[in-house]
Amino acid sequence: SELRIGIIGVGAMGADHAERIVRRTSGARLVAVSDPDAARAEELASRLSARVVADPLALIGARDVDAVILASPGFAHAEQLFACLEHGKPVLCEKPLTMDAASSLQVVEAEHKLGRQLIQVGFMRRFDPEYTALKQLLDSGELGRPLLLHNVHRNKANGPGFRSEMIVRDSMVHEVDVARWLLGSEISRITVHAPKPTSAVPDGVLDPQFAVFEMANGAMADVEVFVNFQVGYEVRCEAVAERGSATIGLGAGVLTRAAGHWGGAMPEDFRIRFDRAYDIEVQRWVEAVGRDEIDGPSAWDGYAAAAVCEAGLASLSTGQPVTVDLADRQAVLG
Ligand code: ISE
Repeated sequence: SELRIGIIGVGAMGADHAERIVRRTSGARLVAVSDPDAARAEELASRLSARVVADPLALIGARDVDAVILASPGFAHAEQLFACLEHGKPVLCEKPLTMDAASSLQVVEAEHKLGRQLIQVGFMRRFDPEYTALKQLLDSGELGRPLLLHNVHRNKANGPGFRSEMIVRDSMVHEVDVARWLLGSEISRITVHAPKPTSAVPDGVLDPQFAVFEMANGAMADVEVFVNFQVGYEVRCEAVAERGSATIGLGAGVLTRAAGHWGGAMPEDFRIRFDRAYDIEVQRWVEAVGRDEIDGPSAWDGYAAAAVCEAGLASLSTGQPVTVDLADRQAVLG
């Protein structure tokens, strides 16, 4: 039988997921959507033959909704996640899990108390074919022990409402997860620097940012996040290990030579660059939920990322390294 899905928040990401469920995911059906923008919800629902449920908590409780995708803004997640846990509904929650470490830890603890994993966090890069190939290469040991990651994360543009904090919580959070995942270690200390900002942002916004992560296992990672790069979407990662390096995200799909230029295309945004990753993520999530499982990034991963981002924000305001205050995993999850 098909998994009946409700989506909360149908902005860019939620609408993209809605299309994905309807057109490219097997074993799943879109039944309901919810969005504060009623016209936006109506338009999407009528186009995809779903219904609108104005109140997001009512959507979560609806009897014909088996599982939920949360693509609402981060500040709305905590309440909606607790409702999903209360109703026993599996949920794929777009990052960030919540806005801070304390509330994320409460989510982890509430789920743990249920004794049943229901939450997956939308760290889609773990499903991107290039990232998974890099992960396999590092895990194979062929290159020896990983020492460093160099990351680049650029967006074409983000609205003026995308403040310095969001650059950490909504953008850099991806590299936080990538570093934890690829290097198999928690981040114990973070430093976030910011050069004189681009003139493309309003006063007070620090864009780009440059961060250094110190991993508990002694490895390190650096990341440039630049969300108003103007040109297009670019995400790259180079891993340096004892006997070699490996780079992904060069975007060397099709190179053309024409009209006095050579080169390839540059994606406009994450929906294009990570389209395969999202398709694989959602298909696997649907299949795992059908087996009563969650097999992607967990609430703990969302909490750990929130703890790192909270320390990152403290570092951003002082320029000093900040130690990450992470609960003991054993103590929380047993
Ligand atoms: C957005 O929310 C995402 O998650 C994208 O992956 C990221 O590149 C972008 O900076 C965020 O705004």
